[in-house]
Amino acid sequence: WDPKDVTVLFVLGGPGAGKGTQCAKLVSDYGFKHLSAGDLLREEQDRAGSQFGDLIKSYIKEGTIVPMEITIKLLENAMQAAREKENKHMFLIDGFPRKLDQAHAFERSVVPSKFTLFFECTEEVMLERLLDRGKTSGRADDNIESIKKRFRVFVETSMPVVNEFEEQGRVVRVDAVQAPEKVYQDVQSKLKERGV
Ligand code: UP5
Ligand code: MG
Repeated sequence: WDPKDVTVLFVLGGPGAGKGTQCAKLVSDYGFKHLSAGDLLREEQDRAGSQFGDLIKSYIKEGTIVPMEITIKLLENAMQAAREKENKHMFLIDGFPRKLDQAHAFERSVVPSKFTLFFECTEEVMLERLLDRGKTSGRADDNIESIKKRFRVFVETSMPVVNEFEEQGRVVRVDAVQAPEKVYQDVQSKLKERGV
C-alpha cells in the first residue's frame, strides 16, 4: 500500500469510549471506510469454517488481544475488498492497534497511519455505557467481569501505543465524556486542523 494513495487513521480509546459511534458519523460525512478490528474478529469468529473461531471467542471473552497475524490479515483483506469493490481510499481503523508490536507490524507491512484519533474517557463513564449496552448488545464481553479485564488490558497494553504515537506528535485527543454530538463537533474541528 502506497501512503500517497491511501489515508489511514487509527481510532483508539478505552472500551466503550465511543469509537464505533463516532466512526459511524464520520463515515456518512467524510466517506471513510470504517473497519472495526473487533467487528472483523467477531465476524470471523462466527464464519462457518473459520479455523480461528474458538480462539477468537476465548480471547474476546477474556478481553485479551488476539494474535496480531489474524487481526492484521483480516484488516488487510477488508481494506483490499473496500478498495476493489467500493473504490475506498480512506480508512478508519477502529480499535487497532492495541499493542506496540501490532502498531509496528501494521505500519511497516501495510501502511503508516496519518494520525490517531484518541477518545479520552473515564472508566466510570465507560463502565456505565457498557453495562447499559450489555442489556441488548449480545456481546460476550459486555459483562462486569470481562469489562474489568478489558479496562486492565487497555491501560497496561494499549496505552503504550497511544503514548508512543503521542511522542511522535501523531495523536489527536478528543474529550469523549461529553454527549455524542459534542464529541463529534470536536472531532470535526480537530480533523480540519489536521487537513482532513
Ligand atoms: N455511547 C457512545 N458514545 C457516547 C457518548 N458520547 N455519550 C453517551 N453514550 C455514548 O459505544 C459504547 C456504548 O456507549 C454504546 O451503547 C453507545 O451508544 C454509547 P461504542 O461507540 O460502541 O464504543 P466503542 O469505543 O466502540 O466500544 P467497544 O466496546 O466497541 O470497544 P472495545 O475497544 O472494547 O471493543 P472492540 O470491539 O474494539 O474489541 C473487542 C475485543 O476484541 C477486545 O477486547 C479484544 O479481545 C479483541 N480485539 C483484539 O484482540 N485485537 C484488536 O485489534 C481489536 C480487538
Ligand atoms: Mg466498538
